[in-house]
Amino acid sequence: MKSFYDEKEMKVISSWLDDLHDKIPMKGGEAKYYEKSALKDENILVRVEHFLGYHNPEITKLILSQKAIDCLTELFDEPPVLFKEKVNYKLPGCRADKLHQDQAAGWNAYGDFYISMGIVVDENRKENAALSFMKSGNYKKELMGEEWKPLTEDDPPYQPEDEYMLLNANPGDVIFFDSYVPHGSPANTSNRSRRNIFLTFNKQSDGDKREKYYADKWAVYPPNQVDHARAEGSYLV
Ligand SMILES: O=C(O)CCC(=O)C(=O)O
Repeated sequence: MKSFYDEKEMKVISSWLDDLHDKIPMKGGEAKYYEKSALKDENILVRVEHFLGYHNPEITKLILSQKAIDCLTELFDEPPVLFKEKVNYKLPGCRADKLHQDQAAGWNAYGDFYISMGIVVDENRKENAALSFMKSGNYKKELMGEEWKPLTEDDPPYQPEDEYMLLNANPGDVIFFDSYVPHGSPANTSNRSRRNIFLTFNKQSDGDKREKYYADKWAVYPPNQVDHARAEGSYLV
């Protein structure tokens, strides 16, 4: 959906993400993940999770707008509940996100269907890691491969080529997609950042799994600091 958030709203979100990039996380709040760059000799922030709620009330109100809730309610045919949220900071030098279904990231343990809302913060183009999605609808609502493994090691264009589309998108655009749609993005080989926010929801009738999900995740994949950046290939979505 084009221009879901307006220019003024995107300015607020973008500058909040700039602050978040440099901020020391609050206890029990934001979870920051750093990795070694795939292309340069440096450690970079790749992801921040668990940032909505009482420690960021203004931004929560702005992002989780009534309009967003209404769209999700229509898609689920019942109200949504937030399952998890992340900002992917695909900064220059960030590695690829290989073709995958989100559901393969251990989400089966908490439910069997989710819808994510991707909010485009920076212009998304191929050179700065625009996402590629299966557009044909030619997927089943089940895992197409093993959990935790990408569907292919290839960068876009994925095969069969006519079933995928590269999603060029602009700040304020929003992408709704379910947890089985194959998608991925190449490394960011440009000098422009590509920050997108992804909010993932389940149906209200499936309950509130967010804190359990994060407690489990942090036990095996804790947030880290810039000096302890992980190697490429260690990430979990
Ligand atoms: O930010 C990206 O390019 C990839 C996002 C994604 O597919 C994920 O985090 O699961």
